[in-house]
Amino acid sequence: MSNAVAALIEALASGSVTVVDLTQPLDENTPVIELPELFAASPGVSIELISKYDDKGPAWYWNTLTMGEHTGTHFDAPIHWITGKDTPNGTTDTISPSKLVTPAVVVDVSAETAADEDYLMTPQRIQEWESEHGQIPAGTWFLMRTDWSKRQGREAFLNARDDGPHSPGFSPAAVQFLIEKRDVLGVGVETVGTDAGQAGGFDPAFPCHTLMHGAGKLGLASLTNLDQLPPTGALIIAAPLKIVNGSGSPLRVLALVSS
Ligand code: 23J
Ligand code: MN
Repeated sequence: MSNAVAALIEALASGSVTVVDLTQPLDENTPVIELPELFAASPGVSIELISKYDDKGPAWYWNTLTMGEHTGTHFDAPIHWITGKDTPNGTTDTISPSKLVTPAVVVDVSAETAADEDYLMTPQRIQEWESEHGQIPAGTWFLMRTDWSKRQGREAFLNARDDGPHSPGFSPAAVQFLIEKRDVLGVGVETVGTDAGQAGGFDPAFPCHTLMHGAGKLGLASLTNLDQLPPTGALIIAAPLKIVNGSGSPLRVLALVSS
């Protein structure tokens, strides 16, 4: 196409391409991952008023935000994990911008998750999806639709019990398959983190973080509205804040979809 951006602008104006917001609202109620007490906790969101058209600033309103880098809808950079600590351009400020505007596939395992809250994506399930939709191209976001984002409130979303959190994720073999056989850009999920709730006890522990980031790949957590995306053909805009040496960042994730 001679002017692809002009064509996109026209498609957006005419409504033949629409924008889907994959981001959860960010406020004091945003759930944050809970780790065993032996580890340091990431603080939840706090929003403190600087001024609001008052003595402290008569014509302006602004707040101070405090939160961990991995809060709400957020991006995981390769250096987040020890296995990815030496990844070239593996921090939020150095990741190539070309990786921040990337196509996605969406694999719907909401039925499996409804039947089993500890459901794990398997290589077999991925290949079953591919038999219908074609092989996942290299450099693609692999988005796992579970409908977990429809859970209302912190308790239901984190779903912690005496033996830890219960939420869906990836089997170690599925992570290996996506890295070695498909060379995905990374994975995106609707849960609080890219690993399953019980993944601290897997071998390796937290396989998605360990293997994905070890391979220089990215993560997106706490996505929503994946049920509004087609299985293939969505274009994802997911750009973390340019935090110097950042391990991740809250962000707005948008999808462009043909209607
Ligand atoms: C730290 C430790 C374990 C996990 C996580 C963070 C995340 O899920 C995250 O937000 O990256 S599992
Ligand atoms: Mn994270």
